[in-house]
Amino acid sequence: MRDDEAMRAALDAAGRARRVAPPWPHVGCALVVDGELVAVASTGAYPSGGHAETNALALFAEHRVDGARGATAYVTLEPCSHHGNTPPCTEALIAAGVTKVVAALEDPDERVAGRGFAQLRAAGIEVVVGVEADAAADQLAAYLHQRRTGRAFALLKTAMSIDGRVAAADGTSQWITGPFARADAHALRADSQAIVVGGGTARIDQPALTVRALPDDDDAPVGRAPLRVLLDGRGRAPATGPLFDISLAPTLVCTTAAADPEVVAAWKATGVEVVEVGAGARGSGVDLDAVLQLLAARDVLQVMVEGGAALHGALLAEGRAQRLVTYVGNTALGPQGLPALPLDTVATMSDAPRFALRAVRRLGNDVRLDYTLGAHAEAS
Ligand code: AOF
Ligand code: ZN
Repeated sequence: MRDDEAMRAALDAAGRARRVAPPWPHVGCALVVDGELVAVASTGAYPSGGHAETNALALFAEHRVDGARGATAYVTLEPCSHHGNTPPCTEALIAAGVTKVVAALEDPDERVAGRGFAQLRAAGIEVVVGVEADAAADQLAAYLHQRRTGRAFALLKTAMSIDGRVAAADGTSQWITGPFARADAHALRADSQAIVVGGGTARIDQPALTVRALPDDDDAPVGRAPLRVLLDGRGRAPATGPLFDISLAPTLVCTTAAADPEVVAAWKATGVEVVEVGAGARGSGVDLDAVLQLLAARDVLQVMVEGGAALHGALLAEGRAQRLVTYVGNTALGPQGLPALPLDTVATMSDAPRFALRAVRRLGNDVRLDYTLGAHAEAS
């Protein structure tokens, strides 16, 4: 079995753990003995499911009495070297007699950051780093961003018409896209630890922001309900609707000192948590960077931002979003419709951001476009 094949097996296992592992990174580990794949496992469900390496070693130990002596471990992320919720995976690999570790990526977590590799090498284990690094970096993009920047990874989701509108002139917006696109958006919710909306959207749409209708072929296990987050610096959203029903899922409201105290009191009376942050110039009126830091500090790796358009525009204009998934429905809403991405920073073509296209998919009569933001991309 080739290195890249074994690493792909580890990546596949990791992918299935993406909803249950956070705030742990979803990691995969494949054990190979004499060229044969003998065990594959992933990080388990936080906080008791265990790390990928110990899960793979345990799986293997069930079948072999002589331990993993002479095995090569393929891991999608550097094995941890610290005592946290679990003992270090480096110690488990050393104790099991693994002779070689092939890793895709170094772990940016400051408690690890190369120490895992150093401990393995000091124990005489051969260490190779960088196999399938791009695929692993893509799979762990939210985790890597959160650990490197101290901010949650912001995924913007929008559903627009062919002419780039998210609502008709009168504000109506249901339904621009069909059921397949809506189910896909629920899958993105399940992949996120928090879901954000602005005050205008909360008032008009009264969204529930819960994970309900996953696609029929989506069988990846689902974790805890994502935290629902309302960004409303001025107190525009009344304390009504499913967002304020905390029996459905927890809700956090981020507001500012400018919000009407009566509105804030009404929010609090529903049992939701309300925090005050600094004011922001655009969109929802809150300091967006402060919100992304606050969410990262609360163990959110990926936050999905569902709108409205003003909030999306603000995050793009400030360069605070890392990924954009847009569903383009088979309709046109005309020039009076609300623009999907109201950027206020583009006066001329050379100001326009250029996004890197990751994937395109057809969903019934809709098209799903998936972009990486921030990375430099050329027109082509
Ligand atoms: C691994 N294998 O499967 C995972 C790792 O919250 P703690 O104390 O358990 O530590 C979390 C850190 O553990 C996380 O930031 C990352 O460095 C590592 N996650 N490491 O060896 C795994 N999930
Ligand atoms: Zn570990």
